[in-house]
Amino acid sequence: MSFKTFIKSLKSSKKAQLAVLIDPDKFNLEVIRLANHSKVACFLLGGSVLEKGTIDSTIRQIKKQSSIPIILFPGDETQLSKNADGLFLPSLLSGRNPDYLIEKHIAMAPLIKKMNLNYLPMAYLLIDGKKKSTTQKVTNTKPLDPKNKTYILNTCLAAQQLGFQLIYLEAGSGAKSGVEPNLIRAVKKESDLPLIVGGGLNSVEKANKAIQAGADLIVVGNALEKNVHLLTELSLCF
Ligand code: 1GP
Repeated sequence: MSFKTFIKSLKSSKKAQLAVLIDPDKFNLEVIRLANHSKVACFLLGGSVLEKGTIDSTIRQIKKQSSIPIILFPGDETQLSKNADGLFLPSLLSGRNPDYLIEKHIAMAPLIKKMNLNYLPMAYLLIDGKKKSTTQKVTNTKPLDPKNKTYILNTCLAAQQLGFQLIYLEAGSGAKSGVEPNLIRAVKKESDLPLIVGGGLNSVEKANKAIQAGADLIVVGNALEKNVHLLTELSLCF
């Protein structure tokens, strides 16, 4: 499936979909093989910082095994590749670090143009998941307090008015507490944009709660690095 077809389905489908987050530093081919037989809509590829894995070689290895779309979810301009199917271009609207609001985008802009990448601008909101996340450390920003619902809803509204085309509510990889269903429900009610939810979704029960609350795409990473077979169980939610 192409990036454009996938986005069309994300915007029009009433059914939630599943994205598997692949961190090139922790790449495991078994996840890709299992994904082919599970209900995985796309792979999200990226990490806050990469130490040994590279985006290009990971894409090559995935493409040998699977035709599931690979969408870049880059931490910075070093994580782009023309061989990906598309790009979720994140702006960290929860934070107040200009690097992640505009400076990284300026560095990425000419590369995205040169690579002729299909992209969608994505409002990326880090919500406190009760554990200091890598995103928080690397971006040197504070997550939003989930109790501050009005502020979060207004951030989502502003994102829509500014032309962002996706919203990602992120509790942080390995979060102790994922984004609360109540908050997911409220954001879904306030905004028309496709809603992505991730961070700490490490069980069928948590994934189901996020789906029931209105997530259009749920992202699972960490839990599959620990137990690939969770993917088979998660597939039953879709
Ligand atoms: C992180 O939301 C994703 O960007 C996935 O989080 O690794 O906790 O599944 P987990």
